[in-house]
Amino acid sequence: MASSRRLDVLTSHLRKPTTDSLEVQVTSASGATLPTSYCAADSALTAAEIEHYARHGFVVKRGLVDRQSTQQYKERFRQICSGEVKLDPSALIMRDVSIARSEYVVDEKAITKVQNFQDDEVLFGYCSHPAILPYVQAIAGNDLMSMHTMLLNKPPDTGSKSSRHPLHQDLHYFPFRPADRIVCAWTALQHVDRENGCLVVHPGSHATNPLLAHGYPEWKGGVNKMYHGIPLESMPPKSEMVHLEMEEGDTVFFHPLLIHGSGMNRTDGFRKAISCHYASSHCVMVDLAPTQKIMDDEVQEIARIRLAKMGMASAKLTTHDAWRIRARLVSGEHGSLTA
Ligand SMILES: O=C(O)CCC(=O)C(=O)O
Repeated sequence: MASSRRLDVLTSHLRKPTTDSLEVQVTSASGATLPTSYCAADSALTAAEIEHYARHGFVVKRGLVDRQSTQQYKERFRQICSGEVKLDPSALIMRDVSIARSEYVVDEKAITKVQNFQDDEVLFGYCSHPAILPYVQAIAGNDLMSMHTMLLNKPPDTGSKSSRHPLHQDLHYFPFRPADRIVCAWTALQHVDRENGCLVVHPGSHATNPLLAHGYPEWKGGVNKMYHGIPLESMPPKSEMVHLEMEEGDTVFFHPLLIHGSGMNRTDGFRKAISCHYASSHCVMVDLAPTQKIMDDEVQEIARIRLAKMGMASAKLTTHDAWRIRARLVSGEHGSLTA
C-alpha cells in the first residue's frame, strides 16, 4: 500500500465515531485483498497516541511492564546462559562476531541474542503480557500471532564497533503482509541511553519509504550475522534521528517500515531488552521481494543446518514454513497466516 494511503487509513480511524471495530480493506504485497480490523474504538491507545504512531511510526509507553516480569526475564536469560535451562532446538542463540572470535568467553558474555523463544514458558510470558497485548491489539487487531521473539543482550563493544545494529526496516525480515498489521513491542529490561546503545529511530520513515533493499554494511570490525542494513544512499540525516532513552519496563511499539537501529555499547555492562513482533492472524504469506533475497537465503541456510543437527538432513523447510512453525496465537482466532 502506498505510504500516503497507509497514513490515510490510520488517521481515518481518528475521525470515525467510536463503534466497536472497523473493517478496512487492505491490499497485501501479493495483491490479495483481505479484511482486517483496527480497534481504534475501544483502543488502549489514546487518540493522541494513535496519531503519534500514524505520523511517526512509533509510540513509547513509560513503565508499562512491571518490575517482577522484567526481573523474571533477566533471571531466565541468566539460567539459559549458565546452562541451567535448555531451550528447545528451535531457539536461536547468537554471539557477537568479535566476542565469538575471542578466546575467553564466559557465561552470558558469550550470548548477545536469544531468538525464537516461543516455547520457553517464562520468556514467552512477555508476548502475552496483559500490559502489552491491548496496545498491540489497538494497532494490529484482536486476532494476533507472535511471529518473532528476541531477548537482546548488547555486549560492551570490544573496539570493533560490532555492537552497533545497522539502520534497517524490520519488514525486510518478514514474508507476511500487510505491513500495517505487523507491530513490534520492545521493552527495556534496564535503563538504556546513548552510552549503552539505546534504540535510534527515524520518525515518519515508515510513511515516506517503501521496503528498501538491505545488505550487510561494509564495517571494518565485522558485522553480526543477519544484521542487515539499508544502503548508504537511503540513510536519513543524523540530525533527524531520535534516540529512545528508556527505563526498565518502558516499551516502544513500532511499525515494521520504521527505519531504526541501535548504537555502540560504550559501557562495561550488557544492555538488555526483550521484544516480540506480532502480526494479525489475517495477514498473508507472500513471496519475498527480490530485495529480500539475502534474507530468504539466510533463513534457508539456517534451516538446513538446524535440520541436519536434528538428524533430518534430507528434509526441506520453505521460508514460509520456517515462519509458521514459530508463530503462536496470543489472542483471538487463527486466520490465513498459519492456514
Ligand atoms: O535492540 C537493539 O539493539 C536493536 C534491535 C533491532 O532493531 C532488531 O533486532 O530489529
